[in-house]
Amino acid sequence: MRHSQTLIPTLKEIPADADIKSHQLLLRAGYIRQTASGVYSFLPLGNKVLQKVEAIVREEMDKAGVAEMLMPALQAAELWKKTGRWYKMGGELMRLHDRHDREFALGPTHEEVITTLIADEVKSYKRLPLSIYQIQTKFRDEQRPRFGLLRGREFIMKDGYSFHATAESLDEAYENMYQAYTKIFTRCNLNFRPVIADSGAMGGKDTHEFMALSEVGEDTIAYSDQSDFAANIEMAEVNITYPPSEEPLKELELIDTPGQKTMVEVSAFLQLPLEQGVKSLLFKVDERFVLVLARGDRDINDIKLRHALGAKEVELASVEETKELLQAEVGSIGPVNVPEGIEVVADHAIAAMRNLYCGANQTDKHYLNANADRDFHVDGYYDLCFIKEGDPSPDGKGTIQFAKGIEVGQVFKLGQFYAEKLGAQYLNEQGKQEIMTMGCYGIGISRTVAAIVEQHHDEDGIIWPMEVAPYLTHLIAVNPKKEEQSALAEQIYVELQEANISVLYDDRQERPGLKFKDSDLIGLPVRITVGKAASEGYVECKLRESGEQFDVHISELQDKLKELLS
Ligand code: 9G3
Repeated sequence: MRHSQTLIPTLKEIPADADIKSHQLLLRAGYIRQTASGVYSFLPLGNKVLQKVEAIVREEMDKAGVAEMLMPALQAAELWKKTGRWYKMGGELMRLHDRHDREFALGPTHEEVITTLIADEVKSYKRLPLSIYQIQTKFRDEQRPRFGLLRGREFIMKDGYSFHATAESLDEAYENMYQAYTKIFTRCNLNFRPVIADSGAMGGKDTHEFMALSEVGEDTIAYSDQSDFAANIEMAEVNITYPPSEEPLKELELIDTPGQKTMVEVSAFLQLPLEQGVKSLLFKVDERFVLVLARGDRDINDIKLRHALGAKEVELASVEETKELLQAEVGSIGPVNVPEGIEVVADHAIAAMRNLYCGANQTDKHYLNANADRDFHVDGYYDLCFIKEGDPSPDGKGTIQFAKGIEVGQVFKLGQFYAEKLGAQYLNEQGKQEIMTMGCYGIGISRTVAAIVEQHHDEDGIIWPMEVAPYLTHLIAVNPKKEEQSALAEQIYVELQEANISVLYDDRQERPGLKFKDSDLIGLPVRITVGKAASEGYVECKLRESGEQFDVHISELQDKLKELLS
């Protein structure tokens, strides 16, 4: 492609509203433009990269035996009412009306559509299992669109769905897809980790998220420094055996702690270690109230609490609710003298503690030397706290470290929620009606492009890995006014095209400095410069990633490029 015939509007300045590298560089290098908040055009180079990533996805899906189809983005409200998500999804679901005032949504995902289709078309166990995917534009009215392609309101997603007669069959498809995703992100040259994730409140079971490691990621990953254990911080199990305290029990003592609210304040006021105190928080768990206890140095994790209690929803009780139920301000509540009807659960660490201090359920008072069973009752001990850096890895190998990640993919065992609501049933071998079991699998295609740029750039611009580069070579004539340079550049351009080596040819009448700057910004793997040595038949090759450069005679150029690009 000739630069003069395409659209690559590079920018000298960093756009003011772009606060992460991928957003800045994709704008500056002329790959994307914003048309509305969280809505982007992919210009010719951006579109090429999308196509490269999509091609990798299609190849790997093909190998994994998953068929591609295409569903409508426009979805009738009726489908969403059947699963209840029309009411549940709130403002994030993009809603609209047709001219007859019928309600629609612009699809944020396609569980409703695919499950309805399969319910109509698949009736027998003989057609199961079945896996389908599509690559399509999705719509989500994000509260705060930001970070360019990382959190848009319109984005490109690969979404796949599988249908099964048995849980074992779903396990197989899940594993197959997990392996395919690992290949896809490896081919995209991403430094990533598949992590154990939370399946949310909607009936799902196992789920892994594929996280591209990056400082700008919104999720925190806890991983082992000595094994492949990795989990979202909310999910990582704390696997510590706390040796029981041998201290003799001391007498319970009520003391004044005026104005001391947080654990850190109370600990400093009492001159006792944080680890000897109890953090008490009142939660609303579905329709009941539960007092949750953790050691003073740990944070309570509401997702673990939801899992431990088998609840649908968990939220912190309000300040007013806490005050009304426990007769004290939030900073002074505790497990001693908890009114009838409030369940008390505790993190495992509490079971090993003796003579601990805690809120007294009287404002500005705490107890010293409280002991479980003697002074307060605990209904159950669970793993309820966030893991910390330096904790042992739950698999027993190594120590936990934290990293930030961008979620680029997810595999999910959905179970039967959608199949049941939408009537996806089949006749089993005995002729009996059964509900199908489902999995779903997503890759954020446009987000993956941004994640690649986050991991592959330097001060001067993007550094595309071969597999996803919009073109493999960037051909530049230093001074095209010189006849021998422009003639040689034209000749190389034609020959590379004939040899199927993709090339972007900067044929502009511009200063060499500007062309080199643009070339670094655009980030193609190999630059071919036609300059003074053109008259002797030599050009210069420069590798974008290593900065390595060398002269090549044109008679050897194609062989050299094939070697570099293989
Ligand atoms: C909605 C809206 C936003 C949403 C969803 C529904 C996220 C929603 C989760 C998924 C699950 C899987 C198929 C590919 C793999 C992931 N945000 N999710 O369901 F209505 Cl507004 O999309 N879907």
